[in-house]
Amino acid sequence: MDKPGIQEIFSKFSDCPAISVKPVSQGLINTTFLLTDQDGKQFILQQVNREVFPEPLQLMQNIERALPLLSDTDYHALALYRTLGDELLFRDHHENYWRLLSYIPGSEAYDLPPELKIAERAGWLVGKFHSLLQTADPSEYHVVIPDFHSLQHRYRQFEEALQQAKEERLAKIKPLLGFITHTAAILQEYNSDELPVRLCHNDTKLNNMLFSKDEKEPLCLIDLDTLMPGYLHYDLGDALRTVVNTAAEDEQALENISFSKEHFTAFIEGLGQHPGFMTEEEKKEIANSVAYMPFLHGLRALTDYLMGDVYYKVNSPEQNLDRSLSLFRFAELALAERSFMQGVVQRILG
Ligand code: GN1
Ligand code: MG
Repeated sequence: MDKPGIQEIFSKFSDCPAISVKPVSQGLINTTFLLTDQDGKQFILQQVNREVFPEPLQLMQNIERALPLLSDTDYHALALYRTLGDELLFRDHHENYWRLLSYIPGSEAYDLPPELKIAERAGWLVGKFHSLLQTADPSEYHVVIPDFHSLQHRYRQFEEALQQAKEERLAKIKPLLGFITHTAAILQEYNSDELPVRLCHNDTKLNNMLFSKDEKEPLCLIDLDTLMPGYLHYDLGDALRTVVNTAAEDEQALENISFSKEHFTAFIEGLGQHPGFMTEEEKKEIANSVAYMPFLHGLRALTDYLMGDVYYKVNSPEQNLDRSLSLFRFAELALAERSFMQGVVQRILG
C-alpha cells in the first residue's frame, strides 16, 4: 500500500498526522509499518493477515486482556491504541483489518544472539513473561489457531499436502520422507500428557524479543498474535531453537548450522532466575522441545512448499523448502544433544 493510504489509515486512530512511514519487512505473516507522527511519537501499524487469522477481533481481545498483566519494573509494557471510534481494529474498504501498537524507542531485536549474554537474557525474558502470566486463566482466552503446535495435526496436514502436491515439488521432497517419518515418531513419543495448560506466546523466536540498544537488556516480548492456551515447552523450545542455533532458520549452507552448548546453558541460567514457576514435568520436556519446535516449523514450511506457498510470504520459490531443510537439520542436531540438555536442566533447574 502507498504512503498516503497508510497515513489515512493512521488518521482513523489519531488526530496527529503521520509524517514518516517505513515498511518493516520482518515477519512472514502480517504487513507492518513503522510510523512517526508530527509530535515525534512512533507507532507500529499492522495489517492483520486474514487468511492466517480468520477471527482478528478474537486475537485483539486476547492481547487486550493480557496486556495489563504484562508490565513490571523490569518488563516494558506495550500499548494498544483503539480507533477514534473506540474499536480495537479498523476495517478498510478492502475488508482488511488494521491495528495500532506502541513502538519502543531505543529498542532492537536480533535474528541471532550477537553475544552470549543475550542467550542468558533471553532465558530470563521468557521466564519473566511466564511468571507475569501465571495468574492468567488460559480458558478465558480464544484459541486463535486451533492445534497450532500439535505435531499430530501438522503431520496430518503434511500428509494431505503430499496428496495434493505438484509432481515437481513432490520429487524434490521425496528424499526427506524417511527422516520425517522417523523423527515425527520419536518426537510424538516424548510428548507428556501431564503438562499444565498455560497462557503462552506461541512465537517466542529470538527476533520477537526486544532489547535496549544501549545496555542490551531485555525489554519485553512482541508479536502477541498467537497468545493463547498452550504448553510452556512450546515457548521454551521456540526461543531455544533460535538462541542455540548458530545460523538463521532459513540458512541454506547447512554446514553453518550448529548447536551451541554454551548458549543452551546460558539460556537455562537466565530461565533459572525465576525459580519455582515450572513443574517437574515441564522441566523434563525442555530437552525435547528444542528438537520438537524446529521440526514442527520445518514440517509446516514443507507443507506450505507442497501446497504452492500459500501460507508464508516467500522471497524465492524455494524459500519454504530451504527453511524446512535448515530447521530439520537443527532438529536433528538438537535430538543428538538430548542427554547433554537434560544434564544442564537438572543441574541448574534442579
Ligand atoms: C510466522 O510472521 P511471524 O514471523 O511472526 C509463524 C510462526 C513461525 C514463524 C517463522 C501465525 O511468524 O509460527 O515460527 O513465522 N506464525 C504463524 O519464523 O504462523
Ligand atoms: Mg508471529
